[in-house]
Amino acid sequence: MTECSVPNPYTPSPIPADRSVPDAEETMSRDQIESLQFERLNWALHHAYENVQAYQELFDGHGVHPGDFKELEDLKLFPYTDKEFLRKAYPFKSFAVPMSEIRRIHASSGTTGQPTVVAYTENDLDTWGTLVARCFRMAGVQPGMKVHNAYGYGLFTGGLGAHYGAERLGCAVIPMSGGQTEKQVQMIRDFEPEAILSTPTYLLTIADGFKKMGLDPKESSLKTAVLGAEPWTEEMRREIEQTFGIDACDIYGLSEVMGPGVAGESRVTKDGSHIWEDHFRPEIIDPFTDEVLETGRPGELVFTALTKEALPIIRYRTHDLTRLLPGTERPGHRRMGRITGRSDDMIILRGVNLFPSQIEELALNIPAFSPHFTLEITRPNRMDQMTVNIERREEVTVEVAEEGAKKLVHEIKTKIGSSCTIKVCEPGSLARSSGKLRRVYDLRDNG
Ligand code: DLL
Repeated sequence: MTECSVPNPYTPSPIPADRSVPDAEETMSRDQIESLQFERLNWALHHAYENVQAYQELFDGHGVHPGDFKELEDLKLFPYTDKEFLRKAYPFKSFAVPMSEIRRIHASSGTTGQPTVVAYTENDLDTWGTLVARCFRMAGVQPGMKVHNAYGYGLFTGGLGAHYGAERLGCAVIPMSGGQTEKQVQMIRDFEPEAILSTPTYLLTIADGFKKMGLDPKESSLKTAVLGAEPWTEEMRREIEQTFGIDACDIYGLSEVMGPGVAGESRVTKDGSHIWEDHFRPEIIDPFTDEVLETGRPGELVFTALTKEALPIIRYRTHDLTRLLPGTERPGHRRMGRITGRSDDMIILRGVNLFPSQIEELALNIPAFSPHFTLEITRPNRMDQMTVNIERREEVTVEVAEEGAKKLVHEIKTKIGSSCTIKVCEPGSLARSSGKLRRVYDLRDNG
């Protein structure tokens, strides 16, 4: 194993004989978690500094050394990192172990510029499996269940990350991947899985697939859905739960920090995802001043990975906007509120900031509308203009939907402060996702 002046205090534990019960670190008290965090952080900072040149240069440039870390609070002495920091190390310069110790490489799609490359050692993969299994168990998935995995397989961390987590929990995984909606419906009908893993918007596409084939999604074998990889609201949860007659829980994660399974939600409390703080130390910062905010205040989520060997992650800025809340089902681990948006997804419309999730919330409270919508931003005559293209529900007439549109314009004006135009679309006419859905089309550069 790679040299480090501080011995690594963490080694993954074997799979427990009874996979249906929480593991020891999952149920630790807050004090126990914090002392574990201190010990692991000390190693993580040394490991990053001593084995990745980019971290050494970053820390040196900031005038800080891993030896300065004397208590948990000292984490804030260390500089932030971001996607750009990892991109500069493309493809493998951010790895802290030799290639002979790497067992898997993933990469983020990266719509612009270079993709971000992430890697895992055997221990990292083990930890990943354990944490994803925790999330699924908390969400109500049990050993022995059949699990239909509709997250995309490939370089994206969703498919394989979810796959190995479900296997580790002791489930029979159906590695369906995203797309081929008719086939998805057929597999669910014939194989009768109890659980499904998907993005929330793709699960809606699958629901459409059921209806197209003359089937009622409520009659399916599904009992539980574990959904993530994109923002979704409580209104969307209600929609999905009612459509399928299931429980739907959140799973959160990002490739740079691990992949899916950084945090997961309990089916009992459905009150936001618990962050697995035995492996990740979260912080919330003000995205403009970079100041660390106390628990409860909204801001940008920042993560430090405590046990990762292949790709050290120190104070990584996610751009995800949320807040930290005390743990409930797992009191030692804090929860995160729903992600309201990403700081780089924020739409600034004539000076007003808004996120697609706010529109989702308002639209789904109007019975005429389905959850299928897109936002189109243009700038005719140098004035920002937003058009909400939204499908009416099948059972609602065009006239009723037009009434709903007036209501939605009013709601958006009074609750968000933006004027907009609503275009009522025919059911099934807007593009569907087979993974992460793109909601915003900002055409302002083109006038
Ligand atoms: O999307 C990992 C993942 C796969 C999570 C499957 C959950 C399920 P990336 O492609 O690197 O990784 O994208 C990470 O997706 O920073 C958030 O903006 C967003 N995201 C992920 N999960 C959630 C969630 C995977 N539950 C980025 N709620 C993150 C809201 C989410 N946003």
